[in-house]
Amino acid sequence: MDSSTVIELSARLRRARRLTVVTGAGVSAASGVPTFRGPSRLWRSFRPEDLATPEAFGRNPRLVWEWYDWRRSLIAACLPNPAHEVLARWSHRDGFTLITQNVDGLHERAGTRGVVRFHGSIWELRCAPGCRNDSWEDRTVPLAELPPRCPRCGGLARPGVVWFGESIDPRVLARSEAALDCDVMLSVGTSSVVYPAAGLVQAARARGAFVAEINPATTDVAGELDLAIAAPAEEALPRLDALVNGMV
Ligand code: BV8
Repeated sequence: MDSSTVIELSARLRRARRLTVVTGAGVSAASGVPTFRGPSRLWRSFRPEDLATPEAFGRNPRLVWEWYDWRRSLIAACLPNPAHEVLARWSHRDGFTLITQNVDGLHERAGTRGVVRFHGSIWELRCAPGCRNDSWEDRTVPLAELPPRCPRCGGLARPGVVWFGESIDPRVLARSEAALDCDVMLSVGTSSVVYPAAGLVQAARARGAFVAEINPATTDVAGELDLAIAAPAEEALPRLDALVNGMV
């Protein structure tokens, strides 16, 4: 980890009145949650983008639920890591917004305030046919019944996540748009491949934000960055936090 880059970013973070952080699967990697493009991404030889679609659910809701039930059981056994913990502390700063693509709920479990769940939550269910029942939280692992049913109309329930081909909740988009007016936009642990989430970095930059990334690998937004720290989030964020708070 290049210390001059870390020192420069920590100085910008200390000065920032408005800080927006966008996270992806890489921030939960150290907790044991498989990433989407990493080596352990396949489930029974299915690619995530094969199962996380309304079409796949239409074809075989039981198969899709078996995948979500597997992921829920796996995530339930995971704990937030130092990257989550630093971001949870920063969420108590004024002018801080965390936008996550992760549906695992680990930011919330670390105590992060006001998380913007860009792609929903794996712990929320809603009625697939869409009866008037609102979405509900269900943390049972494994689920008692596969596929689970809507408690109000008995119809199929579906995971409260955004599938490929589905639009982002307009309220979530509005909160994310508002957070693009920031002094620093920090992208952590995302390959920046999936849109519209991957467009947030460019949009913040277009509004004058200083844009930085924490990722051991080079990503698709490399050309849009003012600064990149090629390191794991669970190492880089505690280091930055110590510098920002003058502990080193
Ligand atoms: C939509 C919830 C309107 C479900 C997810 C424009 C161009 C091209 C395509 C499109 C486009 N606009 C729309 C599309 C289509 C599509 C899309 O983007 N396709 C991609 C594949 C090209 N987008 C959509 O369908 C979106 N809806 O646009 O609606 C519309 C509809 C149709 C057509 C036009 C418009 C909805 C997308 C949301 C899908 N739902 N998740 C579930 O989880 O089950 S996406 C899911 O995949 C995640 O939420 C996340 O967003 C994405 C995975 O990305 P990452 O989180 O970044 O994870 P990844 O594994 O890729 O990378 C991990 C990174 O971490 C790596 O870079 C690695 O190096 C790094 N890393 C590893 N270890 C560490 C680390 N970093 C730090 N520390 C470490 N220790």
